[in-house]
Amino acid sequence: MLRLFIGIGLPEGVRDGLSRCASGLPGARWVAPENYHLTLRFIGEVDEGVAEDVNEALDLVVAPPFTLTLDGLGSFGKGHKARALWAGVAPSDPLLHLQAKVESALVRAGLAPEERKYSPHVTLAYLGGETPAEKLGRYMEANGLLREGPFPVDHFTLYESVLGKTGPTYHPLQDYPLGGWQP
Ligand code: 3AM
Repeated sequence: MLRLFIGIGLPEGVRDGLSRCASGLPGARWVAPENYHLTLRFIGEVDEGVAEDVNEALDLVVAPPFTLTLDGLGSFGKGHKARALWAGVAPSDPLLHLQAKVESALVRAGLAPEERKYSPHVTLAYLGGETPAEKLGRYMEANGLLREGPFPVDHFTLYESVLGKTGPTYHPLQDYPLGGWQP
């Protein structure tokens, strides 16, 4: 079985910029900079036959390249209930267009449609409940002006997520170019 997701990798300069925010928050499990990514769609565990169907469907996705800007910080859950800290993505119609194309390609490949609304973000840290709300508030204030980019997005990627003792690592399996149909 393969645990898969589809995402957009970030240029080294952007990863470096984000990693400068990755300290000063007690209880945070920081994502390693090489693992920073913007998820387009989580797939989960599938067998190799389904993975090949997914690959073939993604090969047929046609969407234009675009630029993205990361802007500000947010969290899933608030205060002491915060579970993930993330960098936000400045509103981008081309990103939503690509995400919709990827979603319909996966449904064509036989996967169940995603029920949850797409919420673009780059996870910076997971919080296990030990971070005091006041420290999180201060961290957000100190780092809330985070801005990276604009940077070009000319492909998206199928990743394998390998669960390990120190957290998941993400391995690119296949890149799919943006910018028109290529034989
Ligand atoms: O983009 P981020 O880092 O927020 O949390 C996982 C990570 O999200 C998420 O998929 C991305 C790559 O692993 N993920 C993990 N398990 C998930 C699940 N069961 C999930 N998303 C939805 N459902």
